[in-house]
Amino acid sequence: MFHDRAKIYVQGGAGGSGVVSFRREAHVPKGGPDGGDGGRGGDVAIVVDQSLRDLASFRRGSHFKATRGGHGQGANKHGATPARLEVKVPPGTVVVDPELGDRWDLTEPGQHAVVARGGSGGRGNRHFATATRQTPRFAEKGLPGEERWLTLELKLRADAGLVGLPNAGKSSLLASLTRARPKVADYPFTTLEPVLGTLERDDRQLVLADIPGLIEGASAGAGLGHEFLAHVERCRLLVHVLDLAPLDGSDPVANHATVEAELREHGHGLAGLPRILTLSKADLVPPEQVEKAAREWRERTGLRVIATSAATGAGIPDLRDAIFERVPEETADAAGEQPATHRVYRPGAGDSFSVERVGPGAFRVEGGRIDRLMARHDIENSESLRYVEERLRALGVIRALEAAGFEPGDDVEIAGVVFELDPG
Ligand SMILES: Nc1nc2c(ncn2[C@@H]2O[C@H](COP(=O)(O)OP(=O)(O)OP(=O)(O)O)[C@@H](O)[C@H]2O)c(=O)[nH]1
Ligand SMILES: [Mg+2]
Repeated sequence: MFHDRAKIYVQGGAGGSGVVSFRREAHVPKGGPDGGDGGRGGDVAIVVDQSLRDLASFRRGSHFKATRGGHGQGANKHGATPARLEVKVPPGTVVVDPELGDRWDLTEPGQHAVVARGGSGGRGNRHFATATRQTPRFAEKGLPGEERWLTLELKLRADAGLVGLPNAGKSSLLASLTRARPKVADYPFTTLEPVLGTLERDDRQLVLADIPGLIEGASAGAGLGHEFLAHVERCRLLVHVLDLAPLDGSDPVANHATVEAELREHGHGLAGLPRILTLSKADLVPPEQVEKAAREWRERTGLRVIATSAATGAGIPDLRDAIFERVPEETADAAGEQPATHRVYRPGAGDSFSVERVGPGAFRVEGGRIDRLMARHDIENSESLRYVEERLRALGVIRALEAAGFEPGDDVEIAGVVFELDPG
């Protein structure tokens, strides 16, 4: 089975905590604060690995959590920042955050996207020393890392795609044109997953995809052609393979229409892609008939029409040349495509806050910055609490509370923590 979808959970490492420490030296009885800062938590990055073919590895595990940052230490020692956690995906993986709408198109080997940043580390106590607080006995805690669910979808990156009914001879053509060796057999639905091959010329390489056969209403027959059309969306050329002498005696004109209708039905611009029409298995039909058919198809469709035989090799070089000719050269822009810019996502980001009276002598404050302040400090520690009060005053929260009727000693709830606020 070809795994082209996965859902993963990513979480950046928490930041390490800052530490409370005081200098200790022989002959120096009371040293100043020297507690180091915590390190940033590790990031989670999704990285393109060329050796991977599909997303099967995500069946075994779907949770990726980066390592937390080291805690600070005395003597102003910073906590360590761990290496980022790399999640490897094959080229052509599209990563989407369905909730926020972020999207990264990972197409080139080595390309990467940071999808969950580690939390920042807390500051050590030396940062909180002031003229009036020379021996701060508190430090900040590290913040949690970003976390989210992401969907991964693999879209094969082929320049040209072979499309047609089952048994039309698509895999045989791929084998004639490239070094790929897809399975070929005289029954329909031999190819059950897309196969890629590389067309080589001195100055250029193109990736050609053999797509499982399409049938009318294929969307109902799970796992076959229609589903794989999603992979062809990035193709810049389609080679429609039409059997000149179908085994089942069906009419090539109707067969052609069926496949074109499926392409239209799938949408996503497939119907508008440039086409080459290949009349396959030409060796099974007398040459005059091949000539006549080619002429008729040219008139009927206005397309470039090439009769081919995978059995004798007739028309194969022409088809190869036509593919090189019709696939537009990649523009510099498209080749150097970078992943979409990372929208920095911080839970509850923003500086604004709201104050609300929730009962007699009880208030609730909400706001990203205020929440982070609470996350950083342990208000059981009276010095920490005093610092939090200072910050609340500086941020205008105390004033807003007073405007809402707050009096010293009332209860205040911030980020789920209720405490008695008695700002001095
Ligand atoms: N005589 C002759 N037979 C061919 C030629 N091309 C393909 N065939 C035969 O046609 C049958 C189908 O060929 P495939 O290449 O497997 O066809 P396909 O379009 O990939 O079929 P699915 O994967 O089932 O969609 C096989 O028995 C091939 O040997 C050709 O040029 N000449
Ligand atoms: Mg096939």
